[in-house]
Amino acid sequence: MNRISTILALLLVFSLALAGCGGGGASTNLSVDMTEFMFSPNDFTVPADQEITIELSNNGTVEHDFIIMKHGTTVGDDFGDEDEANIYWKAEIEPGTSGSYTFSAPSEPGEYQVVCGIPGHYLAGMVATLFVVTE
Ligand SMILES: [Cu+2]
Repeated sequence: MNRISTILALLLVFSLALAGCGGGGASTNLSVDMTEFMFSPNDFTVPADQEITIELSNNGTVEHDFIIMKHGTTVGDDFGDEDEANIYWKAEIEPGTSGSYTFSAPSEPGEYQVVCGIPGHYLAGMVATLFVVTE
């Protein structure tokens, strides 16, 4: 290989690597920041039936939850007792802390609502979407 084709090959590898992380692709590694009152990013895509590692950082000043609702269920007016039975997975993060968590992605592909369960936070905008896809 001459020098130009070596550079082109490296560029190709680099762009493929970039395409592999983000840009809407499914990933088993997620990282989400939580503040008042939002998730950032607020949509994520994971492969069905896989073990997912999620880094949750609460950069806010109050506690926040990361709650995945069961398939086909969404929170009503605000998160309340009636929604507890519809929780698929939940993590609670103290303000100013972060942690790495794992959960098993649902086997059923589709759209799952993600919310914060602290009273008022869902209404204030702490809602996101988890997309589960088959590969
Ligand atoms: Cu919250």
